[in-house]
Amino acid sequence: MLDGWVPWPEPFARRYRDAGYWEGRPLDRLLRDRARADPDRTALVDAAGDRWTYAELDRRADRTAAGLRGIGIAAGDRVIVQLPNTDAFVVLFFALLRAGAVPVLTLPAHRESEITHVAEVSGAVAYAVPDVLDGFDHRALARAVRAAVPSIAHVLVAGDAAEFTALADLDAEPRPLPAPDPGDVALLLLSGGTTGKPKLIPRTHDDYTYNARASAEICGFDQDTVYLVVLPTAHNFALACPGLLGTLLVGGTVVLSPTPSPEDAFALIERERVTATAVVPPIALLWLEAVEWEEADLSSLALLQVGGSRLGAEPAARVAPALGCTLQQVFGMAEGLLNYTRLDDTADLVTGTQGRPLSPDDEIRVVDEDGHDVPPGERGELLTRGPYTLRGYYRAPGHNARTFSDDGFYRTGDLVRVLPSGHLVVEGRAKDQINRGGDKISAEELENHLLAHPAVHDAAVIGMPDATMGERTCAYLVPRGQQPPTQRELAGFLTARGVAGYKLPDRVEVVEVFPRTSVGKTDKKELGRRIAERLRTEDGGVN
Ligand code: OOB
Repeated sequence: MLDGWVPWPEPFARRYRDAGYWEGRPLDRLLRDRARADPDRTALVDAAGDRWTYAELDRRADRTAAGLRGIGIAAGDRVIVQLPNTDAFVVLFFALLRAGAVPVLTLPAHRESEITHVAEVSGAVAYAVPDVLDGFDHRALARAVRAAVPSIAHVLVAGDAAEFTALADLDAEPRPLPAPDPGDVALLLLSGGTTGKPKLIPRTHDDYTYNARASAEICGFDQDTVYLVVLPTAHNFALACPGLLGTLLVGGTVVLSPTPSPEDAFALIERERVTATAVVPPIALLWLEAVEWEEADLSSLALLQVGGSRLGAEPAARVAPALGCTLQQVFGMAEGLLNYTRLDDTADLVTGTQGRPLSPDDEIRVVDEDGHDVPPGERGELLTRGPYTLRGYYRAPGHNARTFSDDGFYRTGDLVRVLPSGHLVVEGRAKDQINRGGDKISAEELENHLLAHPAVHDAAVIGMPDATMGERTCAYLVPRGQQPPTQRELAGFLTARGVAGYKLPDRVEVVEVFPRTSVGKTDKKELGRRIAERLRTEDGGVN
């Protein structure tokens, strides 16, 4: 067993096994089983139109697993994966599982600050990157990460490997490898984060297979499903809700889009007759506009899942008529709990709620600030535990003590209301995080970076309302000295510190002092009111 994670207490584990949620199968088996049942069906198609059958994908995963073992990657080793939506991701993901190694999934947008931290916490032995992506050389990033974290013995590169190991060269005759314990950790996901540094989320073979299987079931996925991966494959939503894994599990076809742009995605929907996909609200809004001018035939699309941040009721109502498909709202989290509107829900529930829990054994509590349950229908913080929700972050005992109740409920930091139907409405947030169109930014993490700037005395990062993104990031600063830094200068400073681009402040406000709460803390609510007011006057009172 991997150390440093928190398993479910045995009575819960037994219950989840007895109920049939946990089947006792390693996660990679979903590919193996389909390859045996239907070897010649198309499993994967990339943007260039290259195609792999289930048998071919299965074989490549086996050969790569043998190659990984050949360079010394052993069972239980952690391997950071930072690959875009390409076949290399899919092959490496299954190959790592088969080698008994634990993929640590990061986003292509992450940079030195995030990756170094993840490498340190996970004790990763290898790091897989593309050569160059969107003009950024990931091999240079890998050099920096390796210099900082000596545990990384291998850099694996998709494409031109320079001095490193090419993923394509990890190719050896398959050999029998011991199956992992299905109760053990299969992969580590990255949390959106509310603290100074991102946290790692352990997901087991049993829990993640259930996550994908039960999701595929309620979304009606089957062999005829053609699922388009639009969001980064490394994100839980696109990976397993039902996503790539749920589609492969039922024998459907996965199509990989390099970007979420209407140009790329619509062309692939038309070419591959895509039936389902998942996006965040800003992309849904963009697509709703793009159908007006893009010529592509989207008639095959039957289901559009939208989640990651709150989708307004007005755009929600436009999805079905404009795109000619069913909308499904998804309120989920890498930590586990998934809420879906159901395909047969009324239009009011689909446009006005964020769905209801996936599993009959998802336990939901809604509590006030003192931790007491609120009366039914009232708003409070959502707490949850269940068969696919973590019991603790990886190697984070101090943080876990604060984030989980004594009886194992995860404090989501989301403010919700539960309707009599069991559907949840997300009404806000109790956590210090900005949700920038689905991208999560920890205020504390960004504040720490800003405080490292010599001309910054104090920093407070808040979300400001934005019509497209839901929120954008505003950094309030108290300067040190006469020359407060400009937004541009700060962007350069943060980028040089290796901070991911989506975390750069969209706006910088310089003040002499911060408003304080009665106990003397920075009053972020007041700062939020100020920026909202300022945005209203700048808009000429239109909003
Ligand atoms: C998904 O996962 P994460 O880990 O990037 O972020 C989770 C957080 C939630 O705690 C909540 O604050 C927010 O994102 N969120 C939503 C939402 N879906 C997620 N807030 C309002 N409305 C929604 N529909 O974002 C994620 C994981 C799996 C499936 C879908 C989304």
